[in-house]
Amino acid sequence: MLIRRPDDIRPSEITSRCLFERRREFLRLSAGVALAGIFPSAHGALGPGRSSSYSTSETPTPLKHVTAYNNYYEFGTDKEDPARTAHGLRVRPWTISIDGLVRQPKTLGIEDILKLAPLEERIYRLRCVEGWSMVIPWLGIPVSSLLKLVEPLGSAKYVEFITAVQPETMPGTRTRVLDWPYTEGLRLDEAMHPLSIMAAGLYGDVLPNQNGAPLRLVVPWKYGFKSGKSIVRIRFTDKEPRTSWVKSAPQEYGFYSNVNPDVDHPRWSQARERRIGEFSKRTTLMFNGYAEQVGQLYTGMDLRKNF
Ligand SMILES: Nc1nc2c(c(=O)[nH]1)N[C@H]1C(S)=C(S)[C@@H](COP(=O)(O)O)O[C@H]1N2
Ligand SMILES: [Mo]
Repeated sequence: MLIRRPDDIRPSEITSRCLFERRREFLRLSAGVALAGIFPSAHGALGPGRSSSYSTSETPTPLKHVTAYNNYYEFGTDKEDPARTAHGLRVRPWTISIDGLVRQPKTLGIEDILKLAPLEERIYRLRCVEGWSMVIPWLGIPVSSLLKLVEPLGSAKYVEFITAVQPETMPGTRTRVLDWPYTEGLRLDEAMHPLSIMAAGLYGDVLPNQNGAPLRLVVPWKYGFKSGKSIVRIRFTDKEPRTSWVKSAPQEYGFYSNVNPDVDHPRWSQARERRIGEFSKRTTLMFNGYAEQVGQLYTGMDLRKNF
């Protein structure tokens, strides 16, 4: 058998090697999750386990839908585009800079970020503003574990999440469908809420590129577009950040974008949703079913005006 020099290695092999390395690292990091018995028995040969108290007991959407029906406009605007084109995304080396109104700005490598807190499984509903939903078993760490590191100043009231732009690997960023980079934002207390996570995996494995590898935000009580993929920078500010969707269509999208069946999108109702893989529609729940956990964040706020 021929022994090939490294420069004979085809790019496709490099990609699969990189995935192999990432998967090995990931399994090492998530070993604690398995031992703690957090994996539900539904998807893993790890025996009966306990779900995080933040998880829903609803049946997760099949993996094939979670990874083949995506919104990731950097890779195209059709639902099937990201699964087809996101394999080229470069996810190593990867750093996230955390700066703005903080005492200790930092740039951290993804390997170190994944060690900040034990990876935890969270089975969350995801409701897209377009009227469909899924149930996804994420693996991640609380956003708070990342934000605490930099010692936010008292003047910091909001956090902006800035996502990757790789024109060579992201065909969509060579068009002007959105003003790149895709940015999102949360109020600081929303970002610090225990339901807010940075996901590094799903279905017990590393995050597929089309779902926002290597690290993406997940805020389950807000419309899906608030959960930015492939985060590269987090910035603390004293003013409400202008987010990509608010810039692109301010009459249709607001900063808060909490899931709310009573506030319709100007072009369609938000009262119901189609769970991907199911036939009939179901009722959309206030705060996507997380009202008990997050309702108090909005006491005294007019949720019709602050949509
Ligand atoms: N960078 C980036 N993040 C993004 C998007 C995007 O186009 N670019 N789409 C958002 C939308 S509209 C939704 S519904 C979710 C979809 O996440 P999923 O494909 O993992 O289900 O990602 C969000 N995050
Ligand atoms: Mo969405």
